[in-house]
Amino acid sequence: MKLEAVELRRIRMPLVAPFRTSFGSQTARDILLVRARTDVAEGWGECAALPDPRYSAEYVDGVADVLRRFFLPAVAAATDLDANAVGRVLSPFLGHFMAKAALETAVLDAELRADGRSFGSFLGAAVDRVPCGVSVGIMDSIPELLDAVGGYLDQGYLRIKLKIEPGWDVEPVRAVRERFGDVALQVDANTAYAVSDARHLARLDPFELLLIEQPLDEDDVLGHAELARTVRTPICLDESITSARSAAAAIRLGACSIVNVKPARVGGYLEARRVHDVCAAHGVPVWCGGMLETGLGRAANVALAALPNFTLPGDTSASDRYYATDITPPFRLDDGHLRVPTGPGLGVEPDAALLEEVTTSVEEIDLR
Ligand code: OSB
Ligand code: MG
Repeated sequence: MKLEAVELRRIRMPLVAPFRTSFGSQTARDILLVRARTDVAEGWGECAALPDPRYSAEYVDGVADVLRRFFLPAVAAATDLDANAVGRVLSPFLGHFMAKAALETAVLDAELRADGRSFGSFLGAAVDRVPCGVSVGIMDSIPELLDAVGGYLDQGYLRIKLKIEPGWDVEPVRAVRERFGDVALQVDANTAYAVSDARHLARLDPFELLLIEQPLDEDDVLGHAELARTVRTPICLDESITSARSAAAAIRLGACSIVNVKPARVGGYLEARRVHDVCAAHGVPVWCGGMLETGLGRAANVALAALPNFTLPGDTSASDRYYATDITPPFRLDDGHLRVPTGPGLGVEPDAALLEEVTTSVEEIDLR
């Protein structure tokens, strides 16, 4: 396979409701889509990067720049191109995991479409549908939060994740437990706490949460290990896990007993599968994280979430949790599950007219 051209397309997708986290509030997603044009087929990669480097060091304009300047020329120079080769060719370039993931996904999609094979079949999906949770943002008040959680439970979501930060933690968790009983519940702090908050975070223990996600800084693996000795709630890492190797180290150090796998954060689906494998070998369960993806990104995440060690419901919510109109046919919740696509590649296609409607810019880069 040969990469002949790449389209960098920016779209703006209004969210159905603002999504607030400890690192800021989003009312719309400004998303970069990478469309790989190869000699055998075309493929799509949705870039997860946010507009500001506040969840991770990457940001959407930076991703477009590193792709244009370094990654596209390097990958276009490869003669025997496939998704595996993308990782190999890009390995001399440090960091920029989300940029690497978007490009590798687009090439993998093209490769699989040409072969008539689905992401699920390629990755090793063991089931045809995956259980779904929902990530609930920080709200202005407890009544508002209870309304939102109640609405999601009515729709059938099997697990609730609450975003927390200092000042919005024990009370919202208590309120959700009191109102909704023993619903599967977990929290995500997006690095908002310090090791010195250990005794405060231990106040969450009586609520029997499934896990607390990324309470401390991305690079504070030892801090998480120390916290894990004080807090009874299992620690799950998101931001800290950037590769299978970092996952193995975090597990060995006792920093986490559960891992959130986000392909974008680790450089793509091939490394995400290796994270899955290394966690499975250590008896550490994983679940699939999300970055408020459109149907394109969701299709691939749902395929990944069908691997056998994804034993906890993921942040793989239905299209209508994010967008009034998705760019692909919508993913719909059925009995708390999403179906794993079975068509070639991602198994979904953006609707051309809808895509045009949300597009803010298109750049075609010829690589021949
Ligand atoms: O930390 O998991 C996170 C969204 C954007 C950036 C980081 C995170 C999230 C979510 C939402 O929690 C997950 C989703 O529903 O896509
Ligand atoms: Mg998280």
